[in-house]
Amino acid sequence: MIDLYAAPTTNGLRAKIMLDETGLDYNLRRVNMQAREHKTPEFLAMNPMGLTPVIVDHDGPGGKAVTIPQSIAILFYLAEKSGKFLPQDPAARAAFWDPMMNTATDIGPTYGAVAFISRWSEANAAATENFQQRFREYCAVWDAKLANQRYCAGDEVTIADFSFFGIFTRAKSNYAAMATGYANLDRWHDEINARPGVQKGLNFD
Ligand SMILES: N[C@@H](CCC(=O)N[C@@H](CS)C(=O)NCC(=O)O)C(=O)O
Repeated sequence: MIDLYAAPTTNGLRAKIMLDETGLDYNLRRVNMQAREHKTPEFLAMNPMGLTPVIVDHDGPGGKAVTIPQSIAILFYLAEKSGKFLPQDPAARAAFWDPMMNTATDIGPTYGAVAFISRWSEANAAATENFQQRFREYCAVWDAKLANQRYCAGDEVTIADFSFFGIFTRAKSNYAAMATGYANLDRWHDEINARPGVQKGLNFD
C-alpha cells in the first residue's frame, strides 16, 4: 500500500493522477497547507524540505518501505513500479526526454513563478507579466508540437502528459489569459481530462 501526502496543487495533481491512472492501491493523506501541516515534525521527517507531494510505499523494493518526495521522482518511481506510461521503444524513449523535462524544469517552474510572484503586490506586476509571457511562449511551442502528435511525447500517453496536465489545467482556471488561444493544446487537454483516471486524480475530496 502507498500513502500519498499531497494537496491539490500542480505538483500534487501529477502524483495523484499517476496513482489513479496506474490503479495502484493508495491512501490519500491530504495535507492542509494553510494549516502548515507540511512543516510539522512528522512531515519534515518524511521530507526535510517541507514540500508536498510525498509518497511512502510500504511495499517498496525488497519489501521495505520507501519514502519519495519530488513529484517528478514520484512519477518515475510509479511508472517503473507499475510498468506503465514510460515508452519502451528506444526511439520513443529518446523522444520522450525533452518534453518530459520541459514540463519538469521549464513550464512547471514558470507557472510556479507566476503563482508565487502574483501573490505579492502590484509592484510585481512587471515580473508577473514577464513570467506569463514566458509561459505563453512555451505554450506556443507545445501548441505547434501537438499539431503533429497526439500526446506530449508522441503517440502514446506517458508521464509527460500527466506532468504537464496539472500545470495547464490549473493555468486555464487560474490564469486564463496565459493559457488561451492554443487550439492543439486545448484538444490535448480535453482528451487527457476525459480519462477516467485523470478525473479521479483531480478529486481530492
Ligand atoms: N520540486 C518539488 C516542488 C514541490 C513544491 O514546491 N511543492 C509546493 C506545493 S506545489 C509546496 O509544498 N510548497 C510549500 C512551501 O513552499 O512551503 C516537486 O516537484 O515536488
